[in-house]
Amino acid sequence: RPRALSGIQPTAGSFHLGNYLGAIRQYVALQETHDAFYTVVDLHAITVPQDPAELRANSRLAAAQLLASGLDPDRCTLFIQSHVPEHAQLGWVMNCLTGFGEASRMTQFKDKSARHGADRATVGLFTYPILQVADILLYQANHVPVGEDQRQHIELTRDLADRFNGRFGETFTVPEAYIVKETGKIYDLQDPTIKMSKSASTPKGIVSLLDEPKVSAKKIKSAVTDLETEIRYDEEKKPGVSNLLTIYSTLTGTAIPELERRYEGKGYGALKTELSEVLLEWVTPFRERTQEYLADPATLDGILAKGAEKARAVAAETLAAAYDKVGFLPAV
Ligand code: AQP
Repeated sequence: RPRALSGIQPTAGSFHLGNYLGAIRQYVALQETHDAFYTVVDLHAITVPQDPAELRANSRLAAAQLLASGLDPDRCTLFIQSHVPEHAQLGWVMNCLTGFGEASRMTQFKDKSARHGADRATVGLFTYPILQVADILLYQANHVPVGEDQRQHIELTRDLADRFNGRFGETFTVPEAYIVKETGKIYDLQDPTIKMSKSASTPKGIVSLLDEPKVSAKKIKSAVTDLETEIRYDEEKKPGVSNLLTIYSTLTGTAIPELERRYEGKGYGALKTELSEVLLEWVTPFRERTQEYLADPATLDGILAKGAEKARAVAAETLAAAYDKVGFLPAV
């Protein structure tokens, strides 16, 4: 089976609809076709300041939400990034292979450092895409399910895998991004020209999966649309309505043309009300399952410990090969 790898940050509070539709849904699907590894990337989380107790809680919360979304520890490997030290170790090797200018071209860093204030951005935030390269290459992943915003980082991963292989001999699988066109970018409800994002969206623009459904319904009802009344998918001219149709279509499995027919002659109010109900149906069991996992931290930690053990077996083998190729003296 091909390998898949993806990582997700232990977000404070909860994942949002963009994370779920853009990435997590694909994690669940790829369990069936791939030897899949999914990791809660706590090393990435500390690229911005974190409260230690909250970070710990958020890592469990992230794992609980992934399991509640449908990840099955018998069919995939779910682990916490810091439990597998090989990530940081290969990350260093990859740092030493990356040009400073090359790293400077990463647009996410430019956006995020602008938001945090350029002089407050850490070196970790600057090099995080390179750690991400290591995350992927350690598992010899063929496919990396992510949202559109990660495409540039996957390109960097491919470049570095090629560079390493070219310089030291065939070592790493060159991965491909696995981005679903329809849901690769879910937009902010208040500004449907920017992606829904935990750090850039206003609270009204972002649907958090663990929020009270009443709160999410209110956000959907006040989503920015346009001055027309026609419910039609047109990303250019009607980005707000198109975003709502994408969300509706993906959560229900109904094709967009079918939705356009169903809502012909009805106003945006009807679409928003019914989308809130669709969301309620999805989040209710999701929220319950998340709470069940959180109520039993021993079981949750057990799943993560087993995941880390499985992940380490693969990661250690790849790291040993890379260290050997680079010319490190084996520690006997
Ligand atoms: N709006 C989105 N549409 C589609 N996919 C998205 N992803 C994030 N936002 C959207 C995908 O979710 C996965 C996990 O992302 P992450 O752990 O990197 O979380 P993030 O990038 O921190 O999420 P945000 O909200 O986008 O945070 P900021 O604002 O900090 O950048 C990834 O596969 C991502 O593509």
